[in-house]
Amino acid sequence: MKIEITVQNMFFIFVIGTAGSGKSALTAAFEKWLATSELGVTVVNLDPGVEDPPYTSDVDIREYVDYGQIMHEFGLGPNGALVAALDMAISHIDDLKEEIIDYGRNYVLIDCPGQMELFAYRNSGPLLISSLKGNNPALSLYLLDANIVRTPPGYLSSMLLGISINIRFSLPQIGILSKSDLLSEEKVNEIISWSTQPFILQDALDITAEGMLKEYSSSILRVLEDIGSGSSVLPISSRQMEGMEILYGEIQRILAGGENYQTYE
Ligand SMILES: Nc1nc2c(ncn2[C@@H]2O[C@H](COP(=O)(O)OP(=O)(O)O)[C@@H](O)[C@H]2O)c(=O)[nH]1
Ligand SMILES: [Mg+2]
Repeated sequence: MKIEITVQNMFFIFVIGTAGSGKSALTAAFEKWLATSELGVTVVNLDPGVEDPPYTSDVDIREYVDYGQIMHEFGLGPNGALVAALDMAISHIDDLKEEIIDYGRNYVLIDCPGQMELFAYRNSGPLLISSLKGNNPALSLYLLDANIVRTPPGYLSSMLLGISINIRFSLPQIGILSKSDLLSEEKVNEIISWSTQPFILQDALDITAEGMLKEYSSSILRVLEDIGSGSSVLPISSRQMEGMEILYGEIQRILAGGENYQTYE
């Protein structure tokens, strides 16, 4: 007989973004914020290659797969070893799930692997995400690196990557302007205006873009608008603990739109 574990009010938050975009720092900062607000949170490290994350994980993929050993044993480089480690992690998914369930806390904050593109485009990435969350409500925080999105072409290409990742994971996604402390208030407001009013981005692209991008920018922006990616990015500074409350509010808003009582198999 199949035993069903019922999980009430368990929400999965996947932190995703390109390498160095601030995923681990945000995981640490948001965990701290949730804990001081007396909200229960289980922190999961899903990056086999991380050496010293800035938080203490409750559940850690490194307890199941040894990235260093995989590299050594199979003679692989960093990317090949990550792919192999994630493929191997699939066979431990039930153990990871069980650990998360055992904690029984409301929020499950999951720090995803550094090389986002490998995680998103290989089958193991989406499989890990869908198996971990089961039927529980879930969303992703997609980090846009302040260093990259400060220019219009950088912003546009990061948004396109976010959409492409969204297609792979099909989770509600919150766009986050990560490391906002590196930008002036004026710049932050400009980037927010790009996210909510595409015509402002169009004007900026007309000035800075070159070649193909200049030629196609208006069609690309129209597609972005059509698929409804016009919600505002949230500026967050993990370093200065800024933006956490607004992030929490946005998470609540999205999760309130779905079921908050689910059965987990
Ligand atoms: N100034 C600033 N730097 C940050 C912030 N968040 C992360 N960083 C830095 O960005 C680098 C990459 O951060 P990390 O969290 O490891 O990125 P990950 O690869 O996406 O997990 C590190 O040097 C962090 O100290 C932030 O809010 N402000
Ligand atoms: Mg990291």
